[in-house]
Amino acid sequence: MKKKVDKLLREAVKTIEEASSSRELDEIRVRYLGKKGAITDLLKSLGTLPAGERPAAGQTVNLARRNVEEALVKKKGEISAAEGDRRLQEQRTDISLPGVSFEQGSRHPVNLVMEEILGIFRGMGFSVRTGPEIESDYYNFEALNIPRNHPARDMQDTFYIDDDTVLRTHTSPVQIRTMETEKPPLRIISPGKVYRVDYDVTHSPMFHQVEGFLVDERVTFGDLKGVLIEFVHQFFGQGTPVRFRPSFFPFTEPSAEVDIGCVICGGNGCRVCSDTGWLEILGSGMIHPEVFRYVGYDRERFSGFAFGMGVERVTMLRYEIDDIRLFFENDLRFLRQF
Ligand code: 2NL
Repeated sequence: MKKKVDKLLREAVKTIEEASSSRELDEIRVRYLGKKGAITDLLKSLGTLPAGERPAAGQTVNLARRNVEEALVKKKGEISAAEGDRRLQEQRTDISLPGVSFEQGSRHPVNLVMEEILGIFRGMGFSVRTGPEIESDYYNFEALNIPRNHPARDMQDTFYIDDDTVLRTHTSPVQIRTMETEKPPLRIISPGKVYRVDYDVTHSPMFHQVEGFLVDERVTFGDLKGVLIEFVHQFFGQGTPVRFRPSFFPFTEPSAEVDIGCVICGGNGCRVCSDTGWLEILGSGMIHPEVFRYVGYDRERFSGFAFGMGVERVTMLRYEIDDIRLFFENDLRFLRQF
């Protein structure tokens, strides 16, 4: 009996040692310890032994069973560790592979400059108002004292949708709408897209404008100069030369265009300033009494000034960009520089 058990035990331990998977190990367990397993059979057969031999034989078989169980547990630990290692190895992520990179976007230069301009005027107490890009003839022209036969109404300059509807050619209609619904004192700044039939190196059929106005009692041309000089000095630098040059707009009287010392040649004369040493950056003037009449303001009591500038134009001067079309091509080599 003892010999038989020892042989069975050696054989079992050897097979367990040689097992290479948990499934194989399971089969081995069934083969020896299962209901019809070899060791189980031995335990069952104890009853057939003479009573005197039973305790010793029982001890031998039980010891063998415990040894097989221990060997199984030990091997099982080894195998699952090995299987775990193999799984990790197979599912291993190569963290040295370059990842999928995302392009970081950035603000468009026109948008950056627009925000900067609005920030300067907000700092001087102006509030932002916006309005529709499709406008009626009344708000775009008539209320601004632009008569029926004025060249600005020409089919060549304005995109007409129908006889009475246009793509706004400036953001002045927003100013008119604001004056209609709000009462002075007012300090308003209106940014937005505007449209004109025009296309070359310095003109785009769609461009951005910032217009502003201030209305109160006793507003003078001196107030206009003070606000616009402060703007120029904040935007182009404190030492920038500024001059006011007489001009004409139907909606302001008197009118003035504002020039700064040429940012390219410093006033010596070059191609950009056409050898004048000066660059025009905005138009301005005292709001025409006729505009006040249209919006129902008392022209005896109130006065005010207004101004307008092209955002692409001042962006081109600020960054020395010589072709307006660069703003609208969306070439990342250009846009990434801002
Ligand atoms: C320019 C000139 C200007 C205004 C815009 C304005 C608006 C109202 C009344 C009077 Cl509601 N004026 N706006 C005034 C002077 C000039 O723009 O060169 N823009 C690009």
